[in-house]
Amino acid sequence: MLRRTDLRGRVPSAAELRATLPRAEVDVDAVLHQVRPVVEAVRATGVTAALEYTERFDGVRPAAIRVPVAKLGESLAALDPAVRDALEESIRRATLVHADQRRVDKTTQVVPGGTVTERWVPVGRVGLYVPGGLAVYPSSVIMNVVPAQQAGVESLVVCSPPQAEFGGLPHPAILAACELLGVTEVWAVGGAQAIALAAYGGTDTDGAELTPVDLITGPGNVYVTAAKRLLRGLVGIDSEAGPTEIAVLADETADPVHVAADLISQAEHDTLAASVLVTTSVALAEAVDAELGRQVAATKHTERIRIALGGPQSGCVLVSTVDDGLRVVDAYAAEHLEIQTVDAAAVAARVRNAGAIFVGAYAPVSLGDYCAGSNHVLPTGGCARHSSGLSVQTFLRGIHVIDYSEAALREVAAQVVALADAEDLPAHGQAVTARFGGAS
Ligand code: HSO
Ligand code: ZN
Repeated sequence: MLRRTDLRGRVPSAAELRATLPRAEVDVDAVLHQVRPVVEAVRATGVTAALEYTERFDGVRPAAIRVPVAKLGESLAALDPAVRDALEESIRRATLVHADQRRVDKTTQVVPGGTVTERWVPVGRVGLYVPGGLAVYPSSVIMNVVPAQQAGVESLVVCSPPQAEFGGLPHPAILAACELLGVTEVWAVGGAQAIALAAYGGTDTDGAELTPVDLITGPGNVYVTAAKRLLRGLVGIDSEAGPTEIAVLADETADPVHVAADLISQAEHDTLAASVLVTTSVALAEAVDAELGRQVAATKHTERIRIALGGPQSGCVLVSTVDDGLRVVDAYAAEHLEIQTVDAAAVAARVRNAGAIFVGAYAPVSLGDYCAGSNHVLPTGGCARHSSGLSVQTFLRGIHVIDYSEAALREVAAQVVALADAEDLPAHGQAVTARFGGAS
């Protein structure tokens, strides 16, 4: 079922490895020309344009674009108690993990009288985008809000598209998750217009005001991503989220039933999702294929999963050794990487590139999606080579505070002047020497 590539007995270059496992094509540039006028219109007229585009693209006009706070509590009260319990447990575990990510200010004494402090300051105001439509993920509300709160972000707004079937409100599970997290500001706006409104701000006709944010996080469709790309700079953004990915590095000890189930679990998200098996065992590859056939037929979203598993972005790679397998998964840099081998923890410790690593038989990706305590907003598309997932750090800035005494400056004045002269920037040197009588 999975396209198979046999790399046994040879070690391909990193470039060949990347070509072996191509990424799904999502062309953000291609929609920039459609998104630019939306962003411009929202910049010019704020809520008016946001509402117009919402009507045009989402086919619904929200009763109130700022969701009344009472609706959040009502949504929680109506939520299935089992789902409420699960959301609470997810919040509890994520809070434990993210609380430990808080940073402590650090002062380095460079010389007597000269210190540099790295001071961690939370971003002032954050906009969190939560998609509607096919992907309604209250778990993603948790994964964005918890690190922001643990970072100490004071002001947070959630934007999510209004849904006709819910009376022009965002999906009730999203509202319930907001209530559980203590988020009170929710706007019923989605798509590129939501990103633009969060960036530029705006005022509703009944006086509700959306104050511009400093940072926007959260996944979205290609139009949302295009808007984030256009507005980056005016606001900060998290990474550009692409289709989800799972890679499994497995040897003959892995259970094909588990491996197949995990590959299917992420393929369930999207026809463009990538499911990749890297294994030293032909027997396992074959058993996983057989299991995929059985399990895909029996699951709910069969068609979507079949397309994802059959796409060029998914496949099975045969390797001679676990070491070679590590080279393959490092070149691929998966959003999620499972290690299902002998000594899984030791193998996992050698991985260089992955958004998150799931160790052994009892850490499936779906545990991390909901209830491990880890974050599920992770780098896709190979970005794990240079980026991390969402964390408290995403919502902090490390400000360097430089504090030097007169004596400490005097001691290093000649070196500053030497470097300034070497760069042909003598005024830089003079800014130092001016403090000591002007001569340089
Ligand atoms: N696997 C997705 C996150 C998610 N899964 C949300 C279920 N709900 C991207 O990491
Ligand atoms: Zn998932």
